[in-house]
Amino acid sequence: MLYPIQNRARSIVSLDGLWDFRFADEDQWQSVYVPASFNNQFAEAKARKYSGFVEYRKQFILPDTLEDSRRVLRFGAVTHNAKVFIDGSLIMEHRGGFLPFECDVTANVCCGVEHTLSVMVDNRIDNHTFPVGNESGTYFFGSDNPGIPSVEHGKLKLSGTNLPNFDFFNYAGITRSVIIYSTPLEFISDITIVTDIVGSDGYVRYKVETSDGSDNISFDVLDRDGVAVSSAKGCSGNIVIENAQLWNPWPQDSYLYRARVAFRNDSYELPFGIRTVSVEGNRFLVNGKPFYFKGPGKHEDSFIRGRGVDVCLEMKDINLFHWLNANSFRTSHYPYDESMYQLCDREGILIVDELPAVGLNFGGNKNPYSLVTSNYHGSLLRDMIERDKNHPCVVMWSLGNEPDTEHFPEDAFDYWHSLYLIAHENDPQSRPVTVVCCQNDYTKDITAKSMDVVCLNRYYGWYNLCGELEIAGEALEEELKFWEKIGKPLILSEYGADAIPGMHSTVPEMFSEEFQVEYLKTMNGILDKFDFIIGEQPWNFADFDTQQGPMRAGGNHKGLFSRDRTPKMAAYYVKSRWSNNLDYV
Ligand code: BDP
Repeated sequence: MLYPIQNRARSIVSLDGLWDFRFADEDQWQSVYVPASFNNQFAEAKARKYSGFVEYRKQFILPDTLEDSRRVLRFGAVTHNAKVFIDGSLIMEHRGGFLPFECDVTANVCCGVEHTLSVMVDNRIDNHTFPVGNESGTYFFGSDNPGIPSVEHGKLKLSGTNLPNFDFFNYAGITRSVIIYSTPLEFISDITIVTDIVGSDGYVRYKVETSDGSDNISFDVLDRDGVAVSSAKGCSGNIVIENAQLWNPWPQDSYLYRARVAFRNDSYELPFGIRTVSVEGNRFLVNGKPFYFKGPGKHEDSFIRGRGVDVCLEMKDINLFHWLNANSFRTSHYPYDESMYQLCDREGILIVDELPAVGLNFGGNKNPYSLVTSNYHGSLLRDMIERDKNHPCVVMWSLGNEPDTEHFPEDAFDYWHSLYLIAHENDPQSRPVTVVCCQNDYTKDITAKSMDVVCLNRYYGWYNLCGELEIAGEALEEELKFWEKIGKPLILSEYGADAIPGMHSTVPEMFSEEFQVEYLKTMNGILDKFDFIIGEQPWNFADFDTQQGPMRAGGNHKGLFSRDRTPKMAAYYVKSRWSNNLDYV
């Protein structure tokens, strides 16, 4: 899937801005801003608690100049499900809240005429959605309402309320940009680029798809200054770039070339990097050199926009990554807006790209694999790979976060292994694949070890052995000795402690900033004892919003930064630790 661009052959009309909005159970229209989650834009509780359909509506007119072009309506993401209408006629439906979808509307949308675009958005989550909602009347970290017999016997139901089986607020709405883009009627429909390095030369294998399958293509590679360094003809081919500049992780140069593709009246420019990634033994290699992942897990989350795209905030966050001496992160727990990947391509920050398959875990009470289908999961995986396959910053796919791999080990293996194969089959670069594992009885897990890289989320000293850091460190060490024998590289993909910003204590007890520092120091000290550890990803970069509940005082406070990006003590500690190049030289 090509990201929409504007050039001499293509244009973009933005439909972002103010839209009409109403809850499906009301007649009253109000104003709402797009792109953004709707939940924080209103003063009333309803927008935070609502579960069901909301309706968005906007009038627009396309300029006459697009009359002879192909016109495509595109949504960056609508959370979670969408039905799209033009002038009252249904033109497309989409399932899943974090990937783009589009539709050729050349026949539906005339130029110079006013049209009405409306979108019915469903924010409900349940056992069959990604992320997974809880249908039993409980939410992540919520109690089962013991001691309220009327709830237990089903007389009082928490219906009409969102019950996430995950630890982030269920933000929803039209969260990413809405555009109509134009292309010539005969157009370039896809480009795939795979690179290799031999000696000092770069090899670029490309494939271009066009609307009519024709071969009439020119493919030029431009360097950073816009100078053509190589070129080819035809819909696929191999190009050699002598003495190539490599795309290297920050703080080295992440050099981007540009492919300029021309087909009849259409043209497209795609930035790409020459780099390789692979797993060899217990090493993760970037351009043939061992790479160590340093960087906290993230969320798309901010005060007013919720999960709405905010490119300025992305810029600030990546600059804070540089300040921290971090080199990578995981898009926990869903694919992010494309703007983040474009930024990370430029800035040399490596991404582990994650699907929204979070919450497939009912603590052994239910078998999640009897509820969800790997077909839907597989189609999301194909769509994510299709969207992100050309980004040099994307170095690994994460199939999901913290599924149950302990209570139903064979079912878990079958489910995740089929997805593992889909990822390798569909990614032209065949990047390494992982699934991020929950704290569990790891001796029963047969899934994690079947992945290319083992990724573990561990909260020794926080959710168990609470506050007992010495013994928590011993428990982590004991577990890592188990994984060391498996012979695969391992990333500690989450570990962390909540710290309420500004809460201090001479005795480092839980929730103080001092404790958060001690916690990270203890766990890092254990990581340093093992050679097969290839990365540390403290949870989380910044505090973030969650469902209200007894474990969350104004959200999750495991951030190195507060939600407004003020550093906590832990940020200074981590910055200092990561200034020592643990890796890649
Ligand atoms: C892990 C989840 C993450 C949570 C974190 C926590 O992967 O989404 O926010 O724990 O509890 O279970 O802070």
